[in-house]
Amino acid sequence: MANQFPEGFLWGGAIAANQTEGAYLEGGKGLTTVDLLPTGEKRYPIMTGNLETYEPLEGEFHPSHRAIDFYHRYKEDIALFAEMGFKALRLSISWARIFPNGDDSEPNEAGLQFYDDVFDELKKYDIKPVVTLAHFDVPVHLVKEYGSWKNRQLVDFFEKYATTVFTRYKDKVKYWLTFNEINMLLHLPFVGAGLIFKDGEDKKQVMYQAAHHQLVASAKAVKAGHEIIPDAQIGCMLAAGMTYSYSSNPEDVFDAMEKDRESFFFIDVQARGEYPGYAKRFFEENDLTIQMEPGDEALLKAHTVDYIGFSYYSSRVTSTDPKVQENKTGGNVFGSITNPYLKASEWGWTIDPKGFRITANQLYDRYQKPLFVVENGLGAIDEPNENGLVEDDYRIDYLREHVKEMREAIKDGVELIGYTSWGPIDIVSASTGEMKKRYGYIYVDRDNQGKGTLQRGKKKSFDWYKKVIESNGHNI
Ligand code: BGP
Repeated sequence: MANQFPEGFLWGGAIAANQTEGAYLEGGKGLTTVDLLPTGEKRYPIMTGNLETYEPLEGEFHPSHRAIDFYHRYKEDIALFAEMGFKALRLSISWARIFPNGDDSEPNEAGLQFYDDVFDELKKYDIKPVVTLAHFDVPVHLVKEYGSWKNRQLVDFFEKYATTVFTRYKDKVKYWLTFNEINMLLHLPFVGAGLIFKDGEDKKQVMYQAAHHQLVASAKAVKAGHEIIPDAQIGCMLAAGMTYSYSSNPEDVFDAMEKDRESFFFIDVQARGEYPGYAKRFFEENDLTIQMEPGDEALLKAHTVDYIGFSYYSSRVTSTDPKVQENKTGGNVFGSITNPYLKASEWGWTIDPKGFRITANQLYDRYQKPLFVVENGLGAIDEPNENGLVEDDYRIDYLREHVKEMREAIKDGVELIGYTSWGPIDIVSASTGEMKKRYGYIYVDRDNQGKGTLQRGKKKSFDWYKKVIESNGHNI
């Protein structure tokens, strides 16, 4: 088959500060929301904003505090990425490294310097940084003092943070993303927006108001980014995945459409620049009032994103039939009915390569803007064999099938600019906080209790991905 990946296609991997860096209080960094998340039973109630007065316990184990120590080992890790031939590395800046409290008057120089060093290291190998401004972390001070994204003032703090990093890195970073998986705000409100609900609070009202603040902040970042870096490409980021109707019953089909729209709502605003009609209807029917300031609508309209970044792990299935609804796979934060045609990962995430092609087409049909796959991959338990090698053929299979479907999507006419698979080196899992859910081509010796040497080792998939990149997606 002819090679369909365009010249300059951005192959690489994606990581996030809080899951990778560790050094959670070093270099002047302030505490962020993720630093408070333990593993285990308490994690989910906190992630969903349902522990009203959450305070971390003394001695509680937080895997992200040290993570995989990228903060001290980035040179070694970047050299390994370079060996695989990465053209791009997606990473996030930790807001609290730059503004430890979020509302500080001056930025923290040590934090700014750290990312300067990382970008310089990438430059040595000609790896382009793709930088997420907010990847599931809000400075804790902003949560305590202001109620986080419930509060309009966060827009100004975020704008200042964005402007600071655009100015500092204008010659080093061209690709940016505003909020990671912005639609996750509705599923994990504490993770997505630092929200903690008070007793009796109307959660929908709080979440959609916070969403408005993030959408305005995103548009302001797009505006500032374009002013400061004329050739910047600034994208949004959606946790994507098509929702299938379980049956041909129009009620089910309608339900599937509505479920997808819950997510599209955010991207409709960021990419088309206005609140869609179905959202207005939803607000009315649910008695929600979104407080806007004069000028918000014009701002959203004028500063839409340049491209659509998205993550894709699995598709979802929905049904209005209570009997069918009983059959839930669980796992995936979106919740899904078991798809009888597909297998799932150990965490219940449905494996659906064809759904990847469908999702890419669906997004391109809807927005007609370039797409960037900024996350995809298989979380699995890896066991090194007696020679210390992880033979992760299951991961290679997953990725191969997805890369194939991505190639098909390109042949369908979808404009795709890159593919950064999730966690090219093992990192802390966002949903479970564990180390044992691994995505990497590179193994990291660290377990759920934080034990291990942190030594890096190549898995079988390392050479596989190297060949994929070398052949620009031809050799899979
Ligand atoms: C996305 C997040 C990532 C990441 C990934 C895999 O939702 O943007 O931060 O971790 O999912 O999820 P997990 O780590 O829970 O397997």
